[in-house]
Amino acid sequence: MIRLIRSTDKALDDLLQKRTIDLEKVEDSVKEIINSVRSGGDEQLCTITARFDGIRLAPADLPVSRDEIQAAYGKVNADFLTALRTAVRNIYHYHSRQLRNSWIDPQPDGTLLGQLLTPLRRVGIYVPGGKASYPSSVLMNAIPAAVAGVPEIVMVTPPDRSGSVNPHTLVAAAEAGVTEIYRAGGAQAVAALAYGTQTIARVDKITGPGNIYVTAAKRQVFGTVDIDMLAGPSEVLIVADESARPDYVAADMLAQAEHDELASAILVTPVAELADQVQQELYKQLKKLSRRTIAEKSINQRGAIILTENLAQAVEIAASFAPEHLELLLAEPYRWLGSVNNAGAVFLGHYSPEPVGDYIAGPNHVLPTGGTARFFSPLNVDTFMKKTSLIGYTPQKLARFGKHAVTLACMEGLDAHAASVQFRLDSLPGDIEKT
Ligand code: HSO
Ligand code: ZN
Repeated sequence: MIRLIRSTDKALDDLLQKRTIDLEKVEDSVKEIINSVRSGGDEQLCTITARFDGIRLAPADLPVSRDEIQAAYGKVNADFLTALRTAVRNIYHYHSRQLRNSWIDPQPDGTLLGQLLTPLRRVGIYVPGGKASYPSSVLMNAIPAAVAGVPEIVMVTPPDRSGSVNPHTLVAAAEAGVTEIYRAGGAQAVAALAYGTQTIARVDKITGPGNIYVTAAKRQVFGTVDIDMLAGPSEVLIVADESARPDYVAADMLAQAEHDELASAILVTPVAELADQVQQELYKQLKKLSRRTIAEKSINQRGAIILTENLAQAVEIAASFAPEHLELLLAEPYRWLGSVNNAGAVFLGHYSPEPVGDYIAGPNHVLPTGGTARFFSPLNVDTFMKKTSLIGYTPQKLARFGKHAVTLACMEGLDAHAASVQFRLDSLPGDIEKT
């Protein structure tokens, strides 16, 4: 049975606190894998792939060919392609709004300050294999990179036992603008992307969700490359009032629960009757799900219904939980929006269920989990860009501000810094004013 917690119970603190992913237990084995791919290149990558994915590939088999991608189009149905292309359009449109320009601030005195925004040159997108291989996640990673203008978008995904990659994943990659695809998964693929092998050139940044090995590997290669975030199990927190329908609430909780036994679906409400009805609905709807075993474990072990004194308290709990997904199933969702900025994505009202955000609305579904929405943002166009500062001084400007740089350099005991500026100040033509 799902836990029922009152806002005064101590169990509420536990629920809020025990959410970090424990990468410790796999750190050593991940380190070993990374080191062997780093030193052994393709050969080691293929050996490790044989061990974990059960297929012996030669280095020449790692890249997925154009012909294979073409053939994949023949294996997916028309409805899928229409839906996928609609999603591509909406995601592209939303992310285009995020594009920011470089700026240059020329001054009347001839100086120039500014900031260049440039796309990363080469990025790697990790796409999990097996049941968690979602074409929608391919779009969510690749499209912001394409909008940013990244010229080389590399996707890695583990092969199945016959060496193939899911055709839906391949079609999604082609539609989203992925430029290279390799059959490799796990920590070994992350290592190949970070350090490069004979076949796979190293990238500047690695994004995308994966299992605990992939997440630990991303953390270990951070600094050699950039990464997006450390993703944990998916979560939804629903704040609902008397306007909410119990069947909608339960369905949305189960949509989260079916992802993973460790996923968490939490309802926070001041309405006791709704809490009861949702509980019944959950077990009624569970029976019909193909992933019932996973969803049921998630609901029973990670799910919760929290009964609060009033709506304000429910919203407060939501904000301190900082959930990946926050649904406001309220009569007046916009009224409460200002109180809940700690969330990866907020779904407003009864007709914005979380799965529309997963697939079609446009915003990214790669979101911060485990309370990290306090400081991480959804994957976005900036994720794939970097900034460079511009400084263009004139003799007049140096004459005006240089002495302050000299003072600060001397204070820090950095003589050469001071001299670098002072030499110029001393040799400025006499007609330049030193105010
Ligand atoms: N809800 C997941 C993403 C996803 N759902 C992909 C279905 N497919 C994490 O935001
Ligand atoms: Zn989902």
